[in-house]
Amino acid sequence: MRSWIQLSLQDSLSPIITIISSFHDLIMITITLVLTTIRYIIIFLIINNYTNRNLKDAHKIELIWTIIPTLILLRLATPSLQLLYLIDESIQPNLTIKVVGHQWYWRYEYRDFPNISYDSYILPRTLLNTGDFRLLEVDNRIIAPINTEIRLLVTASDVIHSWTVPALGVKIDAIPGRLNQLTFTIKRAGVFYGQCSEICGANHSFIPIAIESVNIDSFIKWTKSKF
Ligand SMILES: [Cu+2]
Repeated sequence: MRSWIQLSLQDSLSPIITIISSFHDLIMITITLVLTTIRYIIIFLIINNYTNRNLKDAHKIELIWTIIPTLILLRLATPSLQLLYLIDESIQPNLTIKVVGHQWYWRYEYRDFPNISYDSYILPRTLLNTGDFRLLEVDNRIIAPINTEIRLLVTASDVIHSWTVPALGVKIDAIPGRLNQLTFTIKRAGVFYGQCSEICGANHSFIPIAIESVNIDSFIKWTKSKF
């Protein structure tokens, strides 16, 4: 990956992250407009001849520079709240995966099937194949079907971890004694990576997350192979 590509958001994998990306764009456009205006005003004030230095008050302009920022903030707050509730929404999940954070690996349990649960460890450099991402590849990936609403139940067994996949727009804390819930739908097939994003100890950097999205037939075949 080239470094300038890493500065932007990853290509979206779920409908939620598509909306998050659009919201990010809206905020960036707004910030650019505001900063440009303010920079213009600052430069104008520096280079002018102080013709208005005896001006004490001007009600009209004060009204304008109060109301316009209020409108800008409302324009940002409305979609932000809408998005917050949308992310939290769980309509009808078809598959439940329980994620348990450990020092230092992830355990995945497919609660709809009797036998499918496994640990997911980082793949050491000596076992990497050509094209694998160093520090991101794991020995057992999560297999998830596309176009299916998936519910994630996230917890931890020792300290707080955070299960994060940027392409999915998912970042959820794994807290011992608590079960956090999150739902998402994957729109396309592929392999996507994430990392723990809560400092959880010495090997915090070495518990990556790899999620492989497949079509529903391959998923059923995979579950059968696990029985
Ligand atoms: Cu962790």
